[in-house]
Amino acid sequence: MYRTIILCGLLGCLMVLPAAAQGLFATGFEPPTYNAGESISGVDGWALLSGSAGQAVIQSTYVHSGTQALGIQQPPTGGTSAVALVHDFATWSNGVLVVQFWAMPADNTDATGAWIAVEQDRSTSKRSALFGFRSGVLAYNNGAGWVNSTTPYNLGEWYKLTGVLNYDTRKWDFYVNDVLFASNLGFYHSAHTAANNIRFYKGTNNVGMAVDDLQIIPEPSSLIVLLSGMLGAAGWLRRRV
Ligand SMILES: [Ca+2]
Repeated sequence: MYRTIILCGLLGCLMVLPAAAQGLFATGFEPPTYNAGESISGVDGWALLSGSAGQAVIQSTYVHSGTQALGIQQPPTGGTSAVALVHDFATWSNGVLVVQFWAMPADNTDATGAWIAVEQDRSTSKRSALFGFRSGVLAYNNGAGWVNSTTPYNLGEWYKLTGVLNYDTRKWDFYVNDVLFASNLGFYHSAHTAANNIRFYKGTNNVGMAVDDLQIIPEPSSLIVLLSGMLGAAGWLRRRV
């Protein structure tokens, strides 16, 4: 009976796997979940850890797809404070995780920048990958610290930023507009053993960025490994029941 219950649980997991294959979290910031003109704070699992609610709003002025996108003080509203906006997702600790979004930078002078961090437990000392815009150039961490590249970005232009994080090797690759930009980068903090949240951040006085089409998705091969492991366990249980 006990093993039957476990087997049913595993089969239940298999049935929901197609949903997991679509991603740990994805949004285009569209209605009806998101409403233009309103703060994103408290909506659909988003939490504003610093800054004011008016600095993280759903807007329809700068949009990559659909009719709405997230504005992290873009267009400028609500003050100049630093903004930290987080969203949690199911813990990911093995295989490859892809974190991807489109962003339109609005500031090319501020050194603190506007970027994303892949974190564990919303901790600023448990980060794996960071990437985005700083001081007018595309920037990322290499495991030892921030690296400001020599590649400038254009204000008002949309960029597809992708981090491909390998939790088996603790290395990650940074892609810009689907082109490999920097590879074999180390995870930022040794204390980061698993990912379970992202953080969008912009520094004080940074004008910020618009963000659209966010996806946090396990790489297909990682899902296949997960699926085969679950099938193997199910088969083992079936033989034993
Ligand atoms: Ca959108």
